Amino acid sequence: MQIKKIESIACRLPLRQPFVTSYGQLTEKAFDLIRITADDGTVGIGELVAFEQPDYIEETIFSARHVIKQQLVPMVTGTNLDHPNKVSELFSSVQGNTMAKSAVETAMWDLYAKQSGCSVLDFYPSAREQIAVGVSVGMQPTTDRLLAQVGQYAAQGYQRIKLKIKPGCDRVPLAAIRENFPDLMLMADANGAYVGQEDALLALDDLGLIMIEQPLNVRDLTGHGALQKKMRTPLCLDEDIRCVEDIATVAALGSCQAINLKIPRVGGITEAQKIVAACAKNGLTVWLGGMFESGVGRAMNLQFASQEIFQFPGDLSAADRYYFDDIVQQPAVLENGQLTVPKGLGFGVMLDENKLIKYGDMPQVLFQKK
Ligand code: OSB
Ligand code: MG
Repeated sequence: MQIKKIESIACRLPLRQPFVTSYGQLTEKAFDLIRITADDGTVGIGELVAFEQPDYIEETIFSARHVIKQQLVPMVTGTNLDHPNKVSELFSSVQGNTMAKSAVETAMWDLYAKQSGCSVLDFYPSAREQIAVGVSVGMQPTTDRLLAQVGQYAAQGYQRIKLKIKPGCDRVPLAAIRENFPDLMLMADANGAYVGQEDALLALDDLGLIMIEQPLNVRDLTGHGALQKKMRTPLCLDEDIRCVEDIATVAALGSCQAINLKIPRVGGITEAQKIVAACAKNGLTVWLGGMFESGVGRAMNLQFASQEIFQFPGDLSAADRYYFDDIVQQPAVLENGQLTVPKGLGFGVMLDENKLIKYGDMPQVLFQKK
């Protein structure tokens, strides 16, 4: 893959409604598109999903831009790789910065598939055409508002609800959903909010939740292990899982029974596939999470989650659940509670140039062959 040009396009999409979590509120999603053009004119696109604040994990869109420009672009343009599965090894001398790495690595997958005249799906061992999906619901100001919101999603056909919780804002809203929508799969995500408040978690154990995601602090793997021994409700880790080695660690410590896998949080598709295999080997459930992706990252996620191993509906909702508008020509649409997996070339979506002008800045050139 001979690279001619690499550009970054900073975009912002306004959210339909603010997304409130245990750590903050999001009203608009900033993201960058990394556009890689090969010598033959083929274009691959990856999405940088990191947030502006270091509150979900430590990486931010600003730190990632720096690492992409200063470290990753020189690496990927300084070698002529024959396959995108070699990008993660090429980046291995850069510690962490998984979202930066993923933005470039996934663009290389899109590029390679397009050059090969196929879909990225063709590199996965299995693929389904449609997949059942869920919604991650932020904290709502009142229980009535929450129930109205969940009712809408249930009516649209979403099969699973994940509610953001924190101490003092957990049992009442969860019990209300459980009671009003007994058929919905229900789980909760604490984003680490229960440090030193295990009793509040134990009080949720009788709600029959499918799982509770990241209840304790990032890196508290023994704490999660001790907690899991006291709870019937399966624990799921999100923020804590950054690389394949983490799977053996959490399995050995009994820290959780499920993994919320996000391709960008682990540095890209190659590492994500290793994690899928490690989860299977260690008997952990694996499902696909989200980062409020635009149509580019969403298409990539849909393709990845179409693999047979992903049986649990992911945080993969239709574009209109997040945004008024999207930057691709084929935004994800919900039909009968399912999303259709894009199967065109690469990630199977095309940028809408007019939307890019509306929601994006001028492309910034990070590399150009002389
Ligand atoms: O903790 O899973 C999370 C969104 C942004 C950052 C972290 C998380 C989330 C979500 C929503 O829960 C996922 C989505 O629907 O894209
Ligand atoms: Mg989470």
